[in-house]
Amino acid sequence: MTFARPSSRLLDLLRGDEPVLVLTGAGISAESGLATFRGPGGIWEGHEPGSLATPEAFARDPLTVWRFYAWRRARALAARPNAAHEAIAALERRSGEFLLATQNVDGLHARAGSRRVVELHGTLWRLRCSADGSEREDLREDLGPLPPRCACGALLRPAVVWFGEALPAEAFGSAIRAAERARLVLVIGTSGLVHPAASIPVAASRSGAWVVEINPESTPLSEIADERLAGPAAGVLPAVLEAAFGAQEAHR
Ligand code: BJW
Repeated sequence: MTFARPSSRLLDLLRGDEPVLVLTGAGISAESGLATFRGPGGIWEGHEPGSLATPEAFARDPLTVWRFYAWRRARALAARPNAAHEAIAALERRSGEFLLATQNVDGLHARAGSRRVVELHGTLWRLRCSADGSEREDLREDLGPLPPRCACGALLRPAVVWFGEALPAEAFGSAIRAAERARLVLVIGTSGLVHPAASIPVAASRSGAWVVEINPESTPLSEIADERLAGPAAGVLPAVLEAAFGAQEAHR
């Protein structure tokens, strides 16, 4: 399959040593078999976000919310990073100043080898005590009887960011600082509808970064993008890196 050709500006920025920021959303994991949220076949097509991804829903019906997240954990565990996750990890290895800000909670970027990552919407792989807020890593395939409980007896919740909750201040602050310094921003697989994450490329654009959107569909962020590469990330991203560095070198 052939995709739109990357501009010479993009290729020069990739080959150079300027700060790079990558923002990803659910679309990057679509080719790993994980559903996106919006659009046909999306998670929110069959599920009402207000009854699954809000603190109020958890307070009202923790079992239903936990069944949803136990299913998401099982799907994520069975999934593998795809060529787009791997291309971002390869780009990080080539880059000096680099940050990956992901809205995804599936952990696939880390499994692909990305290291400089901030998780804007938290992660499926940490649990938080609803009484004292303490967190612990939990990678188990089977959480046992749902909803899981803390040793103190209180309910545990997934350490993800639900609607109406603040993003982790450190992660969001790092992403905004990186946006203000970046010369190149890749916006991959996000509908750009959820704030404040969607404001990150806008901040970068205002600071003069070259913003490239990789997505088969246009989004509200297409308006501020300097370049759009329309297509699935697992096809487009490796092709862009190969155009910049050659087929042999691109994946090192
Ligand atoms: C491909 C592809 C392929 C397909 N390759 N691409 C300003 C305006 C309006 C509203 C607000 C605002 N500011 C805040 C709000 C409210 C709200 C919000 O944004 N609402 C809008 C939806 C209307 N935001 C919040 O509530 C946030 N918190 C907040 O603002 O707090 C304020 C506060 C401050 C201080 C104290 C207290 C409060 C929190 C937002 C949390 C979002 N949480 C979720 C769930 C996380 C846990 C979980 O995973 O279950 O995060 S919702 C869901 O949407 C998830 C995602 O991370 C997020 C973004 O979705 P994403 O990744 O963009 O996916 P999709 O499905 O939307 O798009 C996929 C894209 O991929 C599409 O474009 C496809 O075309 C593309 N694609 N295949 C490349 N192969």
